[in-house]
Amino acid sequence: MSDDPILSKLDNHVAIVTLNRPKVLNALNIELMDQLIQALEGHDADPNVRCIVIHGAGNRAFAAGADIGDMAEASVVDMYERNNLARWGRIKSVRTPIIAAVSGFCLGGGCELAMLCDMIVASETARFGQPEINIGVIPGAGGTQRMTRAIGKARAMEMILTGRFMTAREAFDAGLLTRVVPAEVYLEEAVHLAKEIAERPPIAVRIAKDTINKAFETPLSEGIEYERKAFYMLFDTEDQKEGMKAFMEKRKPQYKGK
Ligand code: DAK
Repeated sequence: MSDDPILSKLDNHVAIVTLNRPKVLNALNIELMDQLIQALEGHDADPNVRCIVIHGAGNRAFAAGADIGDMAEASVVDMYERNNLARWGRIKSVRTPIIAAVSGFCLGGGCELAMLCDMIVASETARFGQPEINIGVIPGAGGTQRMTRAIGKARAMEMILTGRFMTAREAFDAGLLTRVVPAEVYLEEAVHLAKEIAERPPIAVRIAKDTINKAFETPLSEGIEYERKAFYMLFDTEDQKEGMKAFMEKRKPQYKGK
């Protein structure tokens, strides 16, 4: 297998991206993050790609966090100059839906990356946590915010203040995950879900993702207004005409992403 920290392949309309540093549980160093962004932006610009799946090589981890070796001796200025948050912002800007397929450890920056994705399909072996408190810091890529929104204040407080890991079942019950599946099929299930999404009209899918994400940024009335405009806009796509015509004609629609 290649030594590149990011591997990428296409399965029809689905791009499968692998975090590939299994010896260090896919810890997210700068090189990996830069290649990840490059891969995601490349897939986002490719009209053939309709959904992306990210998983970790080796099955022991999705990612055990940012690379601690990169940060251990860093100063405030070093951290500021690295401008890592801008990297995370670029992942958030990807319009194609992204599914995190998680097996094993999903910790710190790894958990933040999974939460930045649009859905999480987890193996029964997965463990989720924000253990930064145990190394003298707190989550720095959205963990305190996204985990709190996903599982609520009471549970987020416990997770982040103690650094405890949650099992996949616990994370599912708390609302962090889309699905929990047996370890042997977690990637297959994530790709299957991605293929289901890839069969839907691509522009409507991207606009639905964008509109759902608005729910985290706006008051309800503004979000509903945003949704209504997005809904109207879709009436200018060929896929809307095709979808409704196919329904009337009782046949399967053929979507073109136009
Ligand atoms: N960084 C570097 N190496 C790591 C690592 C990490 N996060 N996690 C594991 N490794 C390495 C280990 O050092 C070990 O390497 P060798 O000793 O074999 O060379 C190898 O992976 C296997 O790990 P272990 O031997 O420790 O395996 P165990 O099964 O015993 O333990 C573990 C697994 C996951 C419980 C343990 O490795 C662990 O506690 N890892 C650290 C987890 C952690 O603290 N993660 C949070 C890191 S801080 C930001 C963006 C992001 C972040 C911050 C800011 N900005 C945008 C500003 C994120 C910060 C973090 O994620």
